[in-house]
Amino acid sequence: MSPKVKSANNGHCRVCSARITPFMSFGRMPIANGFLRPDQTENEYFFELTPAFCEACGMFQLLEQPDPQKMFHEQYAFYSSTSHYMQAHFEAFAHAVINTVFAGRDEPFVVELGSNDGIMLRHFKDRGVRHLGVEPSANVADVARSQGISTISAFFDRGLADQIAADQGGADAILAANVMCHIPDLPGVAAGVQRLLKADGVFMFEDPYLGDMIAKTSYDQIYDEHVFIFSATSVQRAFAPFGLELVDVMPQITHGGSMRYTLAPKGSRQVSKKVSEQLAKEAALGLDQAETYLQFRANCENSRAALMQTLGRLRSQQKRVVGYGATSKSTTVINYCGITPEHVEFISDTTPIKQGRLSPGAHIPVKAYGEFAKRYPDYALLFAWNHAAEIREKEAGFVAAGGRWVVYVPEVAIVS
Ligand code: DWN
Ligand code: ZN
Repeated sequence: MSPKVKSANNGHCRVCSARITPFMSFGRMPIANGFLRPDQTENEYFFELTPAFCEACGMFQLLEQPDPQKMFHEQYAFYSSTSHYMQAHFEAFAHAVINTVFAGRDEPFVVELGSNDGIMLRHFKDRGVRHLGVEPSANVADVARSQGISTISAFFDRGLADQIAADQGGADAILAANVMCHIPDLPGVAAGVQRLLKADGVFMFEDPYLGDMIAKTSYDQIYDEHVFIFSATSVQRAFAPFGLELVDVMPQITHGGSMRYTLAPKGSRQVSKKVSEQLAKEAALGLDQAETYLQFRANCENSRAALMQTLGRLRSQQKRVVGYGATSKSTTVINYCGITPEHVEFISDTTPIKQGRLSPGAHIPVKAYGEFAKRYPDYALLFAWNHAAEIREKEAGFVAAGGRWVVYVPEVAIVS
């Protein structure tokens, strides 16, 4: 494999440059987080959402991706800290790094890529750890800065790594959560990590896991921002040309099934036996086989048919259906399945920047949570299914009032 930097793929793998072809199309898609003001519907941007699997290096990726500036900007609609469970998750992640990686180190330095509103770095700051967030979306970076979390608004690459290393020295840990899968120039970031990491440092990142996506048919993980869906196999191969070795893997329940990968300069750390076990599991699951993706495609089509049959039936029974959580993921489901405001009256979301806007593509109104709570619908379509435990716990009143959830992961069902 070549470690050549490649951000525009033109039918080639973004990591190893082998030729790739899409195994399916989700059709014409808008920007997943492109919530529109009612006066913005005229010139909406669309692209074709086509995933591909590289048989040469095992990387699952998008063939076409909109310009980063169209997705990550000063109006970026996702604030990490909206979920209490996620806040607890990142607190635990930070403390695990402080208590293990940083144990016995003098003045460790941690860099987080895509630090969003500071959901994880605040715990390093609170413990007096030298830290730096790198966050290209200015609005969420401002939230972090306003809380005293050191943050620069930039895209991370080899040049920025040089600059950080010159100004602040090498990093003991580089972290990224739900970020690496967003960066098309993975080799460029790997080169930056290689440059910035100390010889005894670690690079830890977590992202939605390919194995979970395939097993649960959670195809909504595929949208413009997620240019890659990683597996241990593809991560190991992608970073090896940069002298970075996969030394540990740790499954996470977050975002519907994620994996935390730990990489370190080759030979600097013992490789956990969990790595070889995970690689073997992935081979058994067929994650390196093209046929697996053809089956996944059939599963997506079946899921779409079942969901539309359910929504069509509820519509003909004149039931009120409201979407719960205007997630990025919902943009794929809504537009791939053909869900319209006739099926879903509005989508309830707690994020102020999304409220009063229209969902990308289908233009379903997004309303404040109060609208959901003040008059419960008959059914709530759970777009934020990855937060199901937290949501179903706090929405016991909705079910007690006779409300039912429509879910579609791992299967389409109506549950209470
Ligand atoms: O990778 C990404 C992940 C980490 O976050 C990004 N590309 C963008 C984003 O994806 P998402 O929008 O699919 O993430 P969530 O966390 O599933 O979004 C949850 C949405 O639901 C937010 O808009 C907040 C909303 N929400 C709500 O209205 N009530 C969430 C909870 C927990 C709630 O109770
Ligand atoms: Zn490849």
